Amino acid sequence: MARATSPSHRRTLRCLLVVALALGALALLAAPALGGTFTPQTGGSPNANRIDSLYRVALWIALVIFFAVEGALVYSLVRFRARRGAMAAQIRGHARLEMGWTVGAAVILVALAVLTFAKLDSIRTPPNSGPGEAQLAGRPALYATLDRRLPPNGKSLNIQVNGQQYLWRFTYPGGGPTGFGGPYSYQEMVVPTDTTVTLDVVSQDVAHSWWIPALGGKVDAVPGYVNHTWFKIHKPGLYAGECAEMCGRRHADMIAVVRAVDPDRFEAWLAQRQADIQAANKAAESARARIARQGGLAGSP
Ligand SMILES: [Cu+2]
Repeated sequence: MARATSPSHRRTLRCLLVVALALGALALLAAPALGGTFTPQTGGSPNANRIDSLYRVALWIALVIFFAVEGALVYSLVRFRARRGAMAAQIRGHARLEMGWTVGAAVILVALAVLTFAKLDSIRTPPNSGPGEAQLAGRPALYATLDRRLPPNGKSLNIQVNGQQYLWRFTYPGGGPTGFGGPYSYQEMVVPTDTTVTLDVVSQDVAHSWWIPALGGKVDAVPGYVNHTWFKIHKPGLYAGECAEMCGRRHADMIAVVRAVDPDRFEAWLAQRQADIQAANKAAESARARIARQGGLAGSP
């Protein structure tokens, strides 16, 4: 239905169009600046980078669809708004349009699903360590599980992550042939750079979730189960995260830090840690023996 529009109407229309275009341009230009806010963190490990790139593909497709739909909506609201004396055309259904947006949406979903499954393996399977890997990579793991994914050469530095209300305990290789009895640390995990680190994530009380955003996705720590993830850090530094599963009153205190250092420094730190723990155990053992002796003396007739 063709109708003449007055100059003031045309001005309003132009004004609205300019505002809509300006908002669209602002959102597009702001996207890189807000990259870390709306998309996953990157730069720590290849799996985190791949999660981020997958997310960005979905985000850009969603943005294009959002602006196309909202643009059509705003245009229709303005162009076909009620006017005095005008009669709206009574239209019902449009087979080609309806088929178009149904098939279009299905095609986009299938394309995203194919892309996700194609990328999933490189997110879940760790790569080999670099040439400067820590010499501990490949030591026996704490748990022999069938579902732990290893790098192609089968060598990784395996660390157990144990969630407890309200802290994380990390057990490193270096114990006996079974892997038990190795050095451990709390809250701060120290790892070597350029080395593929596989994690066995467990819990000894309630459900927790291990999450260092720059090093990959969340992994649930569930009592009775062993879940797995990995990372490979290139740059020395601190990578912070926190428990991502509401686990009790002090859940907010359950933070975690991964400190990546050169492999040489890591090996020295681990040896020192092992020596410190052994010395502390020895001191505790002799204190226990002394107390038992004293108790024996006090209790003797
Ligand atoms: Cu928690």
